[in-house]
Amino acid sequence: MSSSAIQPSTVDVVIVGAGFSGLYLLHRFEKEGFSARCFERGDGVGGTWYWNRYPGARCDVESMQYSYGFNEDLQQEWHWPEKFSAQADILAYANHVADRFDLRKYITLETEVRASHYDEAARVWHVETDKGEKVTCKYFIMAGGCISTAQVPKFEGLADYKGEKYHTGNWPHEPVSFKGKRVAVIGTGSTGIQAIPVIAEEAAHLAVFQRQANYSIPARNMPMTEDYATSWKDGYAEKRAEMRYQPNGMLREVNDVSALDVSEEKRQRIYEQRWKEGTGAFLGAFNDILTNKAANDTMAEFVRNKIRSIVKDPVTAEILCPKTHPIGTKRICIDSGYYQTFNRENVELVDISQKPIERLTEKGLVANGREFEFDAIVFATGFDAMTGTLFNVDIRGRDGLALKKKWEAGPRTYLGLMTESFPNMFIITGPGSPSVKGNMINTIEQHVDMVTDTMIHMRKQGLDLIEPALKAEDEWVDHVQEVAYKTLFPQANSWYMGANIPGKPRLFMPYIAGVGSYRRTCEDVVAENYRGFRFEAKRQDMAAE
Ligand code: N01
Repeated sequence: MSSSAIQPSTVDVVIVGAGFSGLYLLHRFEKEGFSARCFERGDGVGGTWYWNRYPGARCDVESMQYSYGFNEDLQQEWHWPEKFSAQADILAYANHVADRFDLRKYITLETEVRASHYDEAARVWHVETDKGEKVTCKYFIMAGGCISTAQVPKFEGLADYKGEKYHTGNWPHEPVSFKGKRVAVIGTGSTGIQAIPVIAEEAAHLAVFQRQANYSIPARNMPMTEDYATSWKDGYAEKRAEMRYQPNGMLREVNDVSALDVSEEKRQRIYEQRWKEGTGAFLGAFNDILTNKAANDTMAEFVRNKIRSIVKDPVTAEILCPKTHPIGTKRICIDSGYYQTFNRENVELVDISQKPIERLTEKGLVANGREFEFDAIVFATGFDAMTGTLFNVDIRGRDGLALKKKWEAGPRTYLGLMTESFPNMFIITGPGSPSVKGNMINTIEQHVDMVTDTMIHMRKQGLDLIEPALKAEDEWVDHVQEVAYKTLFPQANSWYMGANIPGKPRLFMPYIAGVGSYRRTCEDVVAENYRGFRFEAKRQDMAAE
């Protein structure tokens, strides 16, 4: 619960979001003596893991790695029950962190920031919430996450449907029972693929509406063993240090060989071995899966053959075989029995790749000219990713420029952290940062440390304003695209490209040169006197304040 004490209306920093970014920001600000307030729209902390409590929700990064590394005692004392954590365990961890570091006193729950306008004369941001509260701050930080604005497609007749409706990213806090019910799941991304096997076990009948098939790898989740946890906890600090410079911000074995430089027999042996090991390691089977289409095809075909061997009905198996994009160019899914689910009597796959869902009706929906009736429809239809949450706030920078206006042709940032014309506004894991292309918590810690250290630098130097130079920003935007177009990623209609939202500008949003190389770039930027940023000293007329 948020603190009942009267909260200040002027602070050094306002933070939007009490997820993993917001919590670590608050911790660092407290230690460094910056006053802060954090607004969170949920009634609890945890961000993504607070909202995404759909059946089967689980992280695809190992628990020992998907956790904070900033505090040795925290990482030694916390016990993860499973190798890959379920949503409830990650949420419990976020709550533990909030309590352990006494952060709740800074957080105002169930409150959305509606607007934040920069006042150039006073060099402050004026922040306003949906409860009408107004707060003035020097620094404004958007820490609302990359995939936090759930999107339900604008199906015709959406309002006509009278049955139960759920979006996986906005799941009720009360238990949802599908027992004995006819259920539809629309969407087969990472979320749908996790939810479908669990819902299938409970529902009387489940219809899965698939537009594009996706590649999924078995998670091979298991209970955490004492030995495995200890192997991490002994030397955790060294392991974290190594993780920070890895391409994905995590430790995993990458085979530094082209898929085309080994014999067919050896290639199949390697894929088989990695399939047995499960997620994480799979894409690392060879070093050119994401850059060479011929190499990629060998892995994609291996997975398609696995699907054909698991799914008994050959027609269903073929519909489940992904053919629209190279493997890995949409986030590879992890599952626990996803393909096996289609062998169940009560599960039906509906292929909507040729004709979209026509409309929703009072009792269900119409697709492929057929009328379906459902007691519940689950939308696993994803998010207005990376920019949706930023645009939900009316952010205005210099001369009243709206962020939405500045980014109408696509997001523009320097290092994914700041955007020109919006002085003293930071974005944690914004477009142009590695964010979703690696271990999120690792990248979050890097961003938070860089932002906090920059603020400390400014305080020491008597600087009042930081803003990226337009040239540096333009070059970064070009660089992000250049790196992406050297890979196969742009060949997929993915949310990385903004392709899942009709009308959204198409441009590759995350930075995929790697978490480690991004960190090095940031270190160089700082070492070169914050190359690409410009600062202004405290003005004389404000010096006495
Ligand atoms: O969303 P998605 P998500 N009619 O956008 C379909 C992270 N995550 O929530 O592929 C019919 O990937 C859409 O079809 P298509 C992870 O980064 C992580 O699943 O566009 N269908 C697709 O099948 C992930 O990438 C974890 O043709 C429509 C689905 O809905 C990200 O979250 C777990 C449609 C949306 O897939 C988002 O995943 C879960 C329409 N009009 C999520 N519109 C782990 O850590 C959309 N679809 C394991």
